[in-house]
Amino acid sequence: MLSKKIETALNKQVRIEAESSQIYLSMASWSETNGLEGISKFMYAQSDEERVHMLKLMKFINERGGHAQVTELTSPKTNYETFQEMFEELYKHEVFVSNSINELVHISLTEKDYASHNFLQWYVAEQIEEEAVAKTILDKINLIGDDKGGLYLFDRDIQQPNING
Ligand code: OFO
Repeated sequence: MLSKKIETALNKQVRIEAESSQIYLSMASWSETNGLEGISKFMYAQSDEERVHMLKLMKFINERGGHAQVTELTSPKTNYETFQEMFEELYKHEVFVSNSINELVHISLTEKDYASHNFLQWYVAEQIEEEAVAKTILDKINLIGDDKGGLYLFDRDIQQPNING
């Protein structure tokens, strides 16, 4: 059985994952309308992944006697000045999510909830990977800068499995 404290904290994370999914969906749409199909596909896939993260949490909460909450979400930004700005925000957002997961892990330990602690290890590992991917992409985008040809090639490369894992 989940303690109220853990249930509330896990539900807060449900909302964060749902908002992450919406943020990446909005990035996918913006990329698509700005002609970069590869980046757009990557963002649609990221959005789907975040929804899976959310669902996994919901199942866990309900299985352990809690009640997963579906709430209103903060609307994501719909426009970006540049791709660089968009990827900067993607990276910052992943760092924010990692911090939030770390906080959850901390709460699970203070509550002596070892089942939740064990469950959350999957998210810890996932965030290491997601942060690393976001950082690699951001570094590449920063190298490309304003070079349109570079962006075109990047858009093609991001569809290759080795860049987005
Ligand atoms: Fe990329 O945020 Fe989920 O865990």
